[in-house]
Parts: sequence; structure tokens; C-alpha cells
Amino acid sequence: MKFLYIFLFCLLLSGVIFVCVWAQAPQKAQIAFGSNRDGNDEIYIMDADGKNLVRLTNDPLYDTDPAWSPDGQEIAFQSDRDGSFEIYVMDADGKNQLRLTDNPAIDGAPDWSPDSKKIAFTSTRNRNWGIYVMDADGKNVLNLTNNLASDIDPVWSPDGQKIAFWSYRDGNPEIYVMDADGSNQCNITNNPAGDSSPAWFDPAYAQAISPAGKLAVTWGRIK
Ligand SMILES: [Ca+2]
Ligand SMILES: [Ca+2]
Ligand SMILES: [Ca+2]
Repeated sequence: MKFLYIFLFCLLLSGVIFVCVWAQAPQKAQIAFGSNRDGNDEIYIMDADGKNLVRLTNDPLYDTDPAWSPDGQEIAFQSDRDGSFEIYVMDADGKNQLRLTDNPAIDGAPDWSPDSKKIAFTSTRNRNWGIYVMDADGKNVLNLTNNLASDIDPVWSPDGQKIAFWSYRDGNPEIYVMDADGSNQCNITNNPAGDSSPAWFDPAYAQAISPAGKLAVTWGRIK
């Protein structure tokens, strides 16, 4: 009888392991990009080797600047299909295209938080370019920068704690970092030349999200 229980327990455990590993199995690498190859700007995806090209948007106006949610489920982008540049989101296969912003100003440059729950973006809705953040469903829009100079191109840090951007507030383009709630805005370049287009890299985070690392963590937790 004890043998039977051990056998059933092992059977159950192997099932749990299979489900967990299957759920964590890395998806194939894909690239989203913008192109006007079909007559106007549209969003496309393809495999990392350029194969299996699929067009996701199909309207006569601009659809640009795709940003894949870190969980791989959705793609945010900007479009002026409704008259003003707004931020939209769609499933990664192009279905369920949904407008998140609704404002006569220009809204663009979406960037997802690492947990896929928020989107940072740039907007001209308050006199000039500023950095804003909203929930992934478009609710709770918050202005994180509010000054007379332009603040643009927010990029979320891999740990979700900070947002980098660039700003003209000190007389020439500089790279700034702030907390994700907009506090502690700090000029980290501070020189008379133009400094722009920040991009994050965090080695600890890169290891944590690599497919091999993910699998190892999963197995380690089950054991
Ligand atoms: Ca289009
Ligand atoms: Ca708008
Ligand atoms: Ca500078």
C-alpha cells in the first residue's frame, strides 16, 4: 500500500514538473518593427532570422513604434488612425487593437514596465513634451515630469524601479534618471554636448530572464 502511495506521489510530481517546465518553455525569439512596404506605415512581426513575416496593422494612417510587453502577450504602438497620435495596444497576433489614450496632443514612444502592468510614454498634452505613465489598460495617467523644457523617450529600468529619459531642461540634451513615480529626477550626463536616447542594461536581470536561467530556476524550485 505504501508503495502505491509513493508511486502515485511520483506520478503527480512528474505531472507538476511537466506542466511547470512546459509553461516556462522559451518561446521563439521574434522582432516587431515598423515598415511602409505596403504603402503606409504598419507594424509587422518576424522571427529573429527574418522568416515568417506577419503584418499586424492594416489602416491607411501611421502605425509605428511597436513595444512588446515583457510578458510577450501584447504590443503597444502609436498611431494617428483616429486623428491624433495616440497609444494603442494589441495582442501579439494583432487582434484586439485598442486605443489607450484619447487626447488631441501627440502621444507616443510607449515603453512597458518590466512587470507588463504599466506603460510610460511621451506626450505634448501639457504645453510641451513630457513623460507620462499609465496602467496597461490606459487608466490612471500620471505626468511624471512637469517643466518648461522637453522631456522625452522614457525607458524603464530592468528592475522596474527607475525610468531614464532625456531632457532639454538644462539648456542642451542630457540623460536623466528618476524613480518610477517621478521623484528624484537627476541629470547624469551634464555636459554641453547633446546626450540622448538612453537604453538600460542590467547583468543581473539579463541572467534572470535568459531561457536557460528560467528553466534552471523552475527545476530548482520543484526539487
Ligand atoms: Ca497604417
Ligand atoms: Ca493624442
Ligand atoms: Ca548634454
